[in-house]
Amino acid sequence: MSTVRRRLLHKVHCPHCWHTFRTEETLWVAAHPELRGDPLLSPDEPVRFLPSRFAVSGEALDEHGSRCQRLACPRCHLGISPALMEHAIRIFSLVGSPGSGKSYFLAAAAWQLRQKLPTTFALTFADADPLCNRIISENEERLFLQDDLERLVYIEKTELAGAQYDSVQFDPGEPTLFPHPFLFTIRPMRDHVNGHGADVLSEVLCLYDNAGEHFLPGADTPNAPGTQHLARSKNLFMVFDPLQDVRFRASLRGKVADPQLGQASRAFRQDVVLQEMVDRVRRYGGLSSDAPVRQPLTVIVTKSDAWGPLLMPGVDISSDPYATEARASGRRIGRVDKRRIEEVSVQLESIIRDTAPEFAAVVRDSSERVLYVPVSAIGSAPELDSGSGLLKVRPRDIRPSWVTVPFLYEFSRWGKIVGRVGDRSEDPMRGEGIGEGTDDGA
Ligand SMILES: Nc1nc2c(ncn2[C@@H]2O[C@H](COP(=O)(O)OP(=O)(O)OP(=O)(O)O)[C@@H](O)[C@H]2O)c(=O)[nH]1
Ligand SMILES: [Mg+2]
Ligand SMILES: [Zn+2]
Repeated sequence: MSTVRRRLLHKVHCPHCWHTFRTEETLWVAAHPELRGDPLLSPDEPVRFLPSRFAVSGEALDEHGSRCQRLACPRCHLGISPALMEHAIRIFSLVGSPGSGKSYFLAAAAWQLRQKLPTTFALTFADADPLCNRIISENEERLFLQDDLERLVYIEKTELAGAQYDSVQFDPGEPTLFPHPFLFTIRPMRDHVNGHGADVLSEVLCLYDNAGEHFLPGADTPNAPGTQHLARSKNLFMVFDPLQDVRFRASLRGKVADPQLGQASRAFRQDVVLQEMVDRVRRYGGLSSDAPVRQPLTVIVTKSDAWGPLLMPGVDISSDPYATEARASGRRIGRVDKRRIEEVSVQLESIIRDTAPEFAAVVRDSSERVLYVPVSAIGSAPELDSGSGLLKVRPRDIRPSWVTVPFLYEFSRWGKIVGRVGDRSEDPMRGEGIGEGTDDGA
């Protein structure tokens, strides 16, 4: 068997604390069972160290001579997936008020990207770090891999602390909580039109699922820097939930059978959430208080199963706005129908401008590249489970729509791996400038 030499990046970005470090500064995680008690992490965690001895196979040897496999960040000591040493990371930050549908959206989008990227786009979408992705994988299984399609299931509310956050003690006794990243590798398959350049074109997609409370004013403190990924992100995804807006609620009540319309406590000022997010992006990025942010802003208007038929009758979001293009060579590329998505965006923006003008104004003021996308993670209304008082869904009724569109529209900007209908610039890839793509440098 031949050994494959991997191309390593010079710099690595930690997806936990967002520190950038040189590849040779990467720490290793000790493998010998006696080497426990890392000073920044818990007493059960193996110590992290900068190796001086290596096995011939390239693995570092710890103090007791055991071969190590896991890597860690030199600043926060949390795990670094090997994929991050080889491929650029793209952070997509997801923002929205509590209960707006972020966790359901992420689970549905991840599940559908796993199916649709290989079949339509000749790309693989795989866990870059299965341990990191445990929570999102469990949520996907909860919704999409149930044996009993009639049994009610639900995704728990995202907490402000706990399993979804990692605690690091930079100062003894003072834990700093970092949100758990979800990491996926996107890679052209062999029959992709640029499949021969898979190594250089692969990317790591990084997503966070914060609790909505993290985005309320005052929630970002030095010990809970939960949303500092905002400044590093390539794309800002703002989840807007019409069912939490008093004016949309008034126009839907009595016409739509979704129990969320009956729950009094569910109204939030989503313009305040968005404004707070944009202010943080500016603050962390050193921008002036009225400068547009450099990232594209996608407004993901959730729960379209409830409001879509009433507010956007005739707009079809049951079929996907993309298709495969097969070549005579047997190679494939998926093409996104940018025009169709943008036409829907214009319609949706006008609906939101009429009903929630202050929200639309903050959107317009925030970024020069804005897209509105209607999505439904569930495809039907959840049911109120009288026993627990929780909103639950029946797996049989789950039918997401357009959950992959916010991602694919953005992927199609990068060039080279996802095409756009009518545009041929992205293939075939040539030797020079590989991986530069047509990305706009955001
Ligand atoms: N009708 C409808 N309801 C949805 C949809 N997606 C989520 N919901 C409901 O919205 C509620 C909140 O969804 P979550 O995904 O937990 O919201 P979240 O934004 O993660 O909330 P936090 O974790 O509190 O920040 C749940 O009770 C879901 O049943 C959808 O596509 N359609
Ligand atoms: Mg959540
Ligand atoms: Zn780190």
